[in-house]
Amino acid sequence: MNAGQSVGGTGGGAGEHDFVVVANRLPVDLVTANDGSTEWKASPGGLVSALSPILEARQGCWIGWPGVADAAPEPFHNDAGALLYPVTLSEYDFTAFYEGFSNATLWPLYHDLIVPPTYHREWWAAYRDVNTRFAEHAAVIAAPGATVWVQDYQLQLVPGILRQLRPDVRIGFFAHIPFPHPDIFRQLPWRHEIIRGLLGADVVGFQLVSDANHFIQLVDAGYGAAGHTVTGGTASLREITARITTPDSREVGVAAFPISLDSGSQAKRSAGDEHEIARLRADLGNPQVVFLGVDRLDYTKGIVERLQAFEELLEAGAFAPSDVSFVQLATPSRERIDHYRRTRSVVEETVGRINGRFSTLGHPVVHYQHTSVPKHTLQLYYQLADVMVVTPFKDGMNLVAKEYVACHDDGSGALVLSEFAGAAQELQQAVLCNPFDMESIKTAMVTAATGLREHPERMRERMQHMHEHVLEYDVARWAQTFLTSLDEFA
Ligand code: ADQ
Repeated sequence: MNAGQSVGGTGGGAGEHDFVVVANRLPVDLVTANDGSTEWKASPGGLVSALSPILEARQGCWIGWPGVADAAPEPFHNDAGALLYPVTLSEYDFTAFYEGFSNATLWPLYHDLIVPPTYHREWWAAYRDVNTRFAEHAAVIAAPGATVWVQDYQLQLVPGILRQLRPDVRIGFFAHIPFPHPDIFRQLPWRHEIIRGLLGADVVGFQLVSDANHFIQLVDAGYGAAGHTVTGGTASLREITARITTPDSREVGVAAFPISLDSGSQAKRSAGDEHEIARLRADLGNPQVVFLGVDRLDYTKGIVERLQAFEELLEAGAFAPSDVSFVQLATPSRERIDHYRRTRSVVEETVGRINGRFSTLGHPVVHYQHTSVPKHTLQLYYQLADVMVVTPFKDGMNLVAKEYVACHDDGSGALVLSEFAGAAQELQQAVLCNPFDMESIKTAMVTAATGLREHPERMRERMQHMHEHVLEYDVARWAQTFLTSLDEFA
């Protein structure tokens, strides 16, 4: 364990927790104010709202990085009574483990090589070290027979290391991002180690059945170690049918558990929202159609391409500039990594060019904000937007698409959605497009906008159908389904 960290203080004793979540980030961030004082700020997110009730009910513990290099705060209880257990990452860990191996090696590899992954042995060593640190903390905190739920691609070695340290605990792993086809995954110099790490879990969950099957195919082909047998055929949705038997006769269940959101809270409107939305629309110059994009600024999300599609539609006269607005909100993300900087610069150049060509004084056609907005503001934008444009080249799920649908309980609006977003498997009534094909994005944007005008009833039915699905399959159900499968399987 790192210096300065103990499970004492307000944190409770070691080995007491029956339910432990291990994630790269804590559900709160350590924020430093101008006067140098620090405070914890909740980071609202689907995972946090999904797991908080379970953490509370099970007196759980959440292990994660507090978001600041070299910070070593003591474990503490949050208002809901869960123990938050910070793991220290040094500046070097942040550079080599997080920015390097997690986000410049694994992220592009797992998103089908949209940009070339970088392979560095030092980054791999840092990834292994940091994963070992997380696993050691979990081993200290987990009670005998506890359930430990490990999250995402930054921590794929944790199940294997923890299994060795604590063979008594029940381990689940969930991958939030895609799991690539074996032909792509095989590039990774440390492919065996990663598969072995994941096989330390009792249940390995993915967003899509295809992701789960890629993993099964790799194990079946001998990656990880020889001697694993696969039974039950291909993976299933929300239930474990496919199993892997390890050489030491352990069973690992593999299935798809598509993640969702706290849909009920998204759908709720406050008094005064209508007025706010009308004001926003007036600020935009009361266009007939408001298009909206909301993303982390990431090259996987296809932001530039959707803006280019909009530009070509304006150029071709499909829309008059005075009739339409495109609002693009982009949260700053991974800003020190080269490809992210380049993507930001191309996005901003594209916004500038489109506005230079088609705006009039006081009425830009594209409204771009490089910032994170509060949850309620985001909901107002979702409600305002006539057409939501979600065009990732590859995405594990894409919660933005589901958030938009959750905010349209009246069936208004239309969703343009990439076939390559995991969400497209469930939201089949969206206007689907191929983000690699400019004509396909343009056609989808026109189909959505004209559909709202010419076939409002048909569009309403489609949106309502998707809305009901998102409300029924919410994030609480996702967590419950995963944990029930883990309880029954392990
Ligand atoms: P992300 O790649 O971050 O998540 P996504 O699922 O769309 O992608 O989640 C982004 C979240 O950030 C959404 O909740 C959205 O509301 C919020 N957000 C984006 N821009 C914002 C802005 N400007 N202001 C405020 N909030 C903003 C990864 C995977 C996804 C997977 C999720 C969950 O890449 O495929 O769906 O994890 O498993």
